[in-house]
Amino acid sequence: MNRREMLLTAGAGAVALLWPRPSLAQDAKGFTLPKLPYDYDALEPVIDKMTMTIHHTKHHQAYIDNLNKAIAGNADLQGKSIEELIANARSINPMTLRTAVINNGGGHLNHTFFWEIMAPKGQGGEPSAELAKAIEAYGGMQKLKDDVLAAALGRFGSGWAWVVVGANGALEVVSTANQDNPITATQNRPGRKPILGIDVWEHAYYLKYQNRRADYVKAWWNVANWKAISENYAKAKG
Ligand code: MN3
Repeated sequence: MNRREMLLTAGAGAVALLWPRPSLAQDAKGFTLPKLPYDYDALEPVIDKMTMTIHHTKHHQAYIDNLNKAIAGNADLQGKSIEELIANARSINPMTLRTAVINNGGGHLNHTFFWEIMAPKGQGGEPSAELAKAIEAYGGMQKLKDDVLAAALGRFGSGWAWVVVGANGALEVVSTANQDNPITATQNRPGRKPILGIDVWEHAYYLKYQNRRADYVKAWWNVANWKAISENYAKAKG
């Protein structure tokens, strides 16, 4: 077993992988941009083709390029999955490297996740029976959507609105700044597992919605991929 295989093996056991997909692993060149699971215009009219194209080929690509640059030559970080890097990001030193991983690695993880929880309008299906039960326990679908909207609007500047499975196994709605991901553990709190996250950076909606973040978030549910979100829920509970 060479060093890279050892690291990969060690990495796989270190955290419960929510999204154990090949696109989130490193190869010899580091991380690479995953293909979108649909065409750039597939989410029209909710998210326009130009936004999707720039968001995927420019913004997401830039996070990956900057992440690869940041971890190049750092044997401790190479070979780890993006999820493991982000879950344990607070223990990375020095601080400049930690910040680069949280921002750019978070950008890679969050965007990969975001593409996969969307589907063309009318093709997203319905929540699984288990997830539907959890949403009922939360207070119902309308309350969930209202709280996600409030989280999105309450996030000053750039960030994300999330639905996560918290420590007690119940659904919670949270928001994070910048490219922070809820799986990152802090001193006071273990990581939480996201099942849904909406990008509320202006680059995600400005071309079509301009300053109307609320309209974008309300419309977003039309492209929610409930099959993928339900799978995330099953993995987060498992
Ligand atoms: Mn984005």
